[in-house]
Amino acid sequence: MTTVTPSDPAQHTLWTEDSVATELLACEAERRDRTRFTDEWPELDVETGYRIQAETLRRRLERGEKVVGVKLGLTSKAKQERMGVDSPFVAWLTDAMVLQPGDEVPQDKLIHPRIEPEIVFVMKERLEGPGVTAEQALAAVGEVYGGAEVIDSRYRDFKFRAGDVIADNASSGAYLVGDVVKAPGDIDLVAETVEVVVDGEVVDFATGADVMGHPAEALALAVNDLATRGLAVEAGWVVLTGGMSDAHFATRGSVVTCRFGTLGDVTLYCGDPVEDAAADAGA
Ligand code: OOG
Ligand code: MG
Repeated sequence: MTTVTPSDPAQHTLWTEDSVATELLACEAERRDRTRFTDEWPELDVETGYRIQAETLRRRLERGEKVVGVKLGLTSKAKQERMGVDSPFVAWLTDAMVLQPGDEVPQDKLIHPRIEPEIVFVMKERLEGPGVTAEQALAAVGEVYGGAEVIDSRYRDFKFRAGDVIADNASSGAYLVGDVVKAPGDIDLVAETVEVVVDGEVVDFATGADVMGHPAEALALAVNDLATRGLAVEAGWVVLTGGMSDAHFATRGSVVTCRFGTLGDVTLYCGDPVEDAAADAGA
């Protein structure tokens, strides 16, 4: 695998889809961030990003992970503005990313985790684009939950362009699904509220409307986008419809709760504060 440094522009084309996939998975495994590839390889566009994303998924599956669903990225204005990328995208969830209630944020595997509230769907039917509307998408949903995603970009300071972040599986890290379940017909997904509470203090607020006007729009976008690559959303899959608000640092020692209006509390414990001081000192 060939890698180059930004100070060596004559060699920037030496990046390949294969070597970017290798580097991204190495950064993840070694808890190492890096500068975005698009500074060195401007041709890394959305399509190239998806091919790299597919290659990293192939390697995750090869090492034994299983696909459990998909996640949307940047489906809210809050996220788009913070990240400076204005179009939503889709990425993969595997069983290695699943957290159970009471689990801590896996700080020893992550670089600079941040937490964001998400409306989560579990599919009752397979859904395949193109041309799927939000209404059709919602009809294929079996269950609705509140969730909290722990994102962890492999890019320094979460600075990336669309191609970079798509290649990086949309900053995937881990996620926790809450324990309150609703049928899609029993919840007003536009009006559903969420407060992000960090150590008892409300630091953010959003509603389902912040996710493309309705979280089912995000699901429709996912299936229609996947269809361009010959893929579908399968029955039983989990769909994270995208951060409703900005994401907030999972600082060690803190407790972050995504407090939904009707979908309950989804709480993440961010680890031991003592280790934090040691980690910071060593960083
Ligand atoms: C990109 C991942 C976005 C979401 O819900 O918007 C994402 C990022 O913010 O690093 O998971
Ligand atoms: Mg997210």
